[in-house]
Amino acid sequence: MPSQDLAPTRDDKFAFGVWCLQNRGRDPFGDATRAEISALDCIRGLAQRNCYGFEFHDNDIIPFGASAKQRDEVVRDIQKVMADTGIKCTMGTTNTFHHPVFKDGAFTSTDPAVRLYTTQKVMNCIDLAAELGAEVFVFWGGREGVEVDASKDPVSASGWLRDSLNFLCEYVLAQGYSMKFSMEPKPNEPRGDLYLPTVGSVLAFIQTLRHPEMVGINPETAHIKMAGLNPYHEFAQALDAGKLLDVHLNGQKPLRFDQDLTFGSDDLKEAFYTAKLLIDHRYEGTIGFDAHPYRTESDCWDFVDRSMRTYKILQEKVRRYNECRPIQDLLREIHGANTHLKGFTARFSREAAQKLKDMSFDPVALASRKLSYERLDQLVTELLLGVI
Ligand code: GCO
Ligand code: MN
Repeated sequence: MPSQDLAPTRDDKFAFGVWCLQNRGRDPFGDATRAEISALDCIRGLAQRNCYGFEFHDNDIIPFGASAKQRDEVVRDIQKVMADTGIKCTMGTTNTFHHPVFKDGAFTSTDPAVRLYTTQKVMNCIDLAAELGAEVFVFWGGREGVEVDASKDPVSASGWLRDSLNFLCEYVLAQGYSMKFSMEPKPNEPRGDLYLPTVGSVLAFIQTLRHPEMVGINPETAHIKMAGLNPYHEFAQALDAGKLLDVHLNGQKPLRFDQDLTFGSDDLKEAFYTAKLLIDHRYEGTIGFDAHPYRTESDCWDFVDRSMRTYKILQEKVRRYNECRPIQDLLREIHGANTHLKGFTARFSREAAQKLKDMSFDPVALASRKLSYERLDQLVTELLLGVI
């Protein structure tokens, strides 16, 4: 049994999307299987479970087309729950995908009026997020893509998106909000192809913005696996670039429709490496979960509890991994080759270049090194299975 208590604490910084808890099990082939739950009940339920925060889309908490009075009432009610329970609003985002107006893109619609309508909706949501104290604001471009490539030029579409994000960065600065933007890549669904499908594409795009320092990435396990890529590596790339602002943990069988499975339910080893990355590199953002309960569930709470519990168990497994003698001895052996050459290329000089040209290597001898990865992987397997 893990030595630490598995009950979540606020220090764990767990957060859930309100929309995950509100998910009623509808899919393209079938209707809802569970009752509606209000945003306030979602937030209260999370607070009762010592969850640190909640994330929201504007229309998870305020119905589309609500009056200003209705909006202010919702904000007041949520602020009251936050004050009563201590739960935080950790992230806000705009629903720019549900209404038919977004059917051919929001920021990347060919119609400038739709692009401006989107920008206006996002500005309103930024105000809302600021009022609730969110410091991260996510952009997930659910409709930013195409089915018919003849319909728009992807370079023009990038330009429209860039202009809008530049405008919105300036809006945040003008309002004096302490808020960063975070872009969430996804390869497809609901569009046939979505723009900015991977972490690498978002990283490159951010550098073309007027305020790259205000924009980071919110990678999601499922979106990465839909592209057939490795979440551990994708999260790592965002982290290495100093851009990992927040995360969406969940599960997904590779190369399928967006399954939004519970974190750790599909691939425990991969979930372990993701947790290990965040822990080893002292990631300071929230541990956000973006998944839904199985359609067969009658409410969301087992899903919520197990997501946090799995992460805490994996946290403990990471601690054990870092202290496990056989694993650490093996890693020392693996990383112990030719240590006198470490860091040689960290700084260039003509002398260093010449020195490198003059070095002699024996590729056959280098290739003959034993790398006990079968043993290493088995040790990890046994650690996860609780054998060591
Ligand atoms: C998805 C998205 C959504 C959220 C997004 C916004 O289903 O693909 O991840 O769940 O709208 O994460 O933050
Ligand atoms: Mn997500």
